[in-house]
Amino acid sequence: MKASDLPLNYNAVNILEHNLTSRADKVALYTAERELTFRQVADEVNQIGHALKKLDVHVGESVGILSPDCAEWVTSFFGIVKIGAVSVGMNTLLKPHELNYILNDSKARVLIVHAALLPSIESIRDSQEFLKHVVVIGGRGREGDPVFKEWIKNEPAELGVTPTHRDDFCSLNYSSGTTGEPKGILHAHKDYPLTAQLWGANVLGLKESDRAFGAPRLFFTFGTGGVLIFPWYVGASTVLMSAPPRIAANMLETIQRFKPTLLYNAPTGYAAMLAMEDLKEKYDLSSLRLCVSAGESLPASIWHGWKERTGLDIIDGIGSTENFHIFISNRPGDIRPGSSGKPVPGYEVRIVDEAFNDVADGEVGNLLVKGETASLSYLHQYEKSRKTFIGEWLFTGDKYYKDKDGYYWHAGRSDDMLKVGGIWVSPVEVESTLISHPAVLESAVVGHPDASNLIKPKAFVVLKDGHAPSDELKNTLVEYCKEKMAEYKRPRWIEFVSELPKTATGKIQRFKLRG
Ligand code: 3UK
Repeated sequence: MKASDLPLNYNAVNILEHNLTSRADKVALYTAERELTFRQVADEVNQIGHALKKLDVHVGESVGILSPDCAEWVTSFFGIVKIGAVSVGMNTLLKPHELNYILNDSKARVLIVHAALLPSIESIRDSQEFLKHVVVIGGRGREGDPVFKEWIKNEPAELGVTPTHRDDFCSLNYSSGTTGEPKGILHAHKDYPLTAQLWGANVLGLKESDRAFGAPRLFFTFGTGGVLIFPWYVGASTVLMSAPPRIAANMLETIQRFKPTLLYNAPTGYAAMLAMEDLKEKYDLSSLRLCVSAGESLPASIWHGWKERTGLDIIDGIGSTENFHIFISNRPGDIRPGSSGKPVPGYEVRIVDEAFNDVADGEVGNLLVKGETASLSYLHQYEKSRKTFIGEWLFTGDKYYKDKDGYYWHAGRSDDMLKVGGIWVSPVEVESTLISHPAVLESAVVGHPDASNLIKPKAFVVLKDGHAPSDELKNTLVEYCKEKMAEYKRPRWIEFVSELPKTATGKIQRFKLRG
């Protein structure tokens, strides 16, 4: 399938609405709170579309969603997309200053926020330049804030679709880099059916009888695609969970209750489940037929451990927000544990040296990818865009090599970025946080493998005169990081040193500290 196979006027709400002709009464979405058929989802989407139009939301305008995974996240997303606006799925783990940046950068005038996350925006709300309306799901906000349920209650359940161009933008996700603010990544309507077909249907082999569930959240394109778009593209159902997925018991209880056939997770999620001694005795996983891992590379030891304990295969594939989803992947019946598999048909990849010449098989180089689901640029980031979107090719920042049988193996990053539990952590951000503590003079943060061979942040810290190293101070620094940043960014180990390795120009040589 190619983008040009889609009609010129295409709106991604089609991925929901094509189900209305043959399976309107099938349950589309299972959650602990609500169970909705495709028809019920479509009706609520239409009501939201009307309600948004009443708030004067126009084609091309950003609308924010800040909520744990729930039915309202999904209906809001499609409501926004159907009227030709742009859905900004915001990371629920971010701190107020980061949400503030995203609200300003996207110029969202309307934010749909879950009551549980209202405190995250309270401190920044009054200084907003663009934000005018805050719609609250599952509770009440300030006086005058529309309450989601009441906001849509009297709106009609019919709404014509806005005839967007297939290349119009419909979603904006933010992804963090080594330095500077997060980068806004826009995707077009066409990217949704394309990735669903190229990877979801063609590689993973999704079927109408499937039921998807996963740890990656809906605000992350790994989750949007895997647990929502791809299943609905083939008429399958999805299971959503609002509880934090980093607690393995939450995941396992949901699997037991809603019996999904497919499970998406990051390697840490599989490691956490494997760490439970009584996994098989305590939980019934028999509904699962296949598992998927992405976000960071899946060590072969975890692949084999999972296979031994559950009998299930894990499909590891590398994806990115820039490409929307997975573009190199293992596939059912063709898996090389530890590798990322082979290029997904529809994408071309190259491994090149610093002069952009192809390297020989077995040699490590920079991974480039070309495909029709790539974003065109980073929003408001001209220089970073020029370095990443090079003609038709996307510079991934990943180091890779190809073995003699054509499988691709991840060999680290060309920047210092860390993937922790499948989510970006910038060492620079953790270092600046540590340095802002009164006892810390300097710090360097690098990736360090844990017991499951997964990378976690480790901090080398030089203390200011008058402060002595102690376990107590280590704990204080970790607590301090948790307070200032999303919790997953905290260092898991702290080592006090008297100085840091530096270049002649004073730049920290993080590579010398990796081990
Ligand atoms: C790394 C992997 C080795 C790699 C994502 C699936 O992770 C996703 O998107 P992000 O934009 O990060 C992209 C970067 O993460 N990575 C992802 N998967 C793997 N490294 N093996 C893997 N299997 O550095 C890549 O450049 O956060 C993953 C689907 C959608 C996504 N957005």
